[in-house]
Amino acid sequence: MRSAVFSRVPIAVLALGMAVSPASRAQTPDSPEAKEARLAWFHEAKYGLFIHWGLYAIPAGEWQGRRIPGIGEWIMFRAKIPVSEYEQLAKQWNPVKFDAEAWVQLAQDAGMKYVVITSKHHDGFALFHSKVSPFNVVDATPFGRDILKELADACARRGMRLGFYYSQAQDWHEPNGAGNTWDFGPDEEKDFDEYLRGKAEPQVRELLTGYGKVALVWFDTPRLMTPERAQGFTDLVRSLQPKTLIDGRLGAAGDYVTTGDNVIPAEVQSTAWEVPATLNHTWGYREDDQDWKSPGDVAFKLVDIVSKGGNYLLNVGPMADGTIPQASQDVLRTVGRWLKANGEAVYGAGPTPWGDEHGEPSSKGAKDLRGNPLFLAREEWRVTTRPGKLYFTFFKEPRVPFDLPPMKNAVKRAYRLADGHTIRVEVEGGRPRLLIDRPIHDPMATVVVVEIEGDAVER
Ligand code: H79
Repeated sequence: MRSAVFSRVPIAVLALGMAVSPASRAQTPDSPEAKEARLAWFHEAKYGLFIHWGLYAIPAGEWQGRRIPGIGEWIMFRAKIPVSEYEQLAKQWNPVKFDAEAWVQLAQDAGMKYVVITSKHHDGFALFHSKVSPFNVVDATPFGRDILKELADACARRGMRLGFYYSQAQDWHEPNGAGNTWDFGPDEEKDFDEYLRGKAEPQVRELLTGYGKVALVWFDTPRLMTPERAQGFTDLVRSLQPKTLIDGRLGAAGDYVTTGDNVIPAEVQSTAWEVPATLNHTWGYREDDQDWKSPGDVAFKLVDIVSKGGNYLLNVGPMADGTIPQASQDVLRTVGRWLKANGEAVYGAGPTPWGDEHGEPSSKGAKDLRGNPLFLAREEWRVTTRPGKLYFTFFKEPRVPFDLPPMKNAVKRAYRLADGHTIRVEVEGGRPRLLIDRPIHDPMATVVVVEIEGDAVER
């Protein structure tokens, strides 16, 4: 059978295939080597700023005097606003306080290493000057400025990586886009490929050709995406900017795994991953949601995520005037100050060699609200790593002395990361333990560096 198949292939093609294939595959964007090379900056970066901004910032959670529950950027869907009405918002779009430099400055102050902004969310409105659809910030608004261009320029000037969120499947503005059934009827009856060819693909092409180097494209909610349709986007991205990362929600394997919104896995994950997360309970600005996570919570989540091998993409929802809510800025800057002194435990740091500290599944067979086995998380401390170094981050005062988890490596010395203060180490029954000063130095999070013999922990 085999030889019969082979015999129909011209010899010249076979020879060419054998001569070219192994070498060239290493350079194709789909090879594991190329993917790892693309991911190098991502693994180093760990912490990024997500920005959800669009026309939904104007109603800010309220439509015709009614409070519309749910995430703010879904207001068009939840209130079933007809396209003809929603479009009118564009005429009010005049965010005179928008300052791209200030936004990038915030990301830098926060210690974030990349920025991802909604170039077009499900509502179909483009924050850039698209020639494909006039429903964009330059052609449809009195503001008339290309927001992505200004942000891309500011990022380039400041050495900040910039990625674009693009809603490839849902587009409530288009008759053939997914999601808008109140104007256009059921999705099954739409010519979805017409929408992909007519708007989504050409807009992604615009994003990858008109705005400089694009760090990543963040696709979302892959409804109606078949492997073939997803491949079209993958090919487009790879052909235009082969180093650009693709997230995990295209509808095909991207370069990394995207977890559920606000979902932090319980344990270490071996492939690259990122958790998209909110700072309150919405992505797009809602006036009634001022319930911000505390700096301590954000710092914990960041270190928790890094100790599990992931990245934290944390969102802000700017207001209609172009400013980012002050309260969210304050939280980010507080964590940023902590990172200035403690970033070595985060940027480019590896995951824990242990994992017991993350917690354990309930031994009593308890289930969570979704019926999944309940995981009882522990939140006292986390550990991240570099060759020869362990970074123990304490969020609560540990029992002192603090027994290090089991390892064969000897400890050379230990010190506080923020100020270099020596932490005494004693060995009891062959097991090293830390005599941590009490109360812990920084009640939010105190990092103790433990230098060990050898590069990695041997258990
Ligand atoms: O961009 C952000 C969200 O808008 C987007 N992903 C993040 C990054 C997202 N798309 N879908 N979802 C999140 C899930 C949305 C679920 C809900 Fe609803 C929207 C719950 C309430 C409004 C749809 C409409 C399901 C129930 C009602």
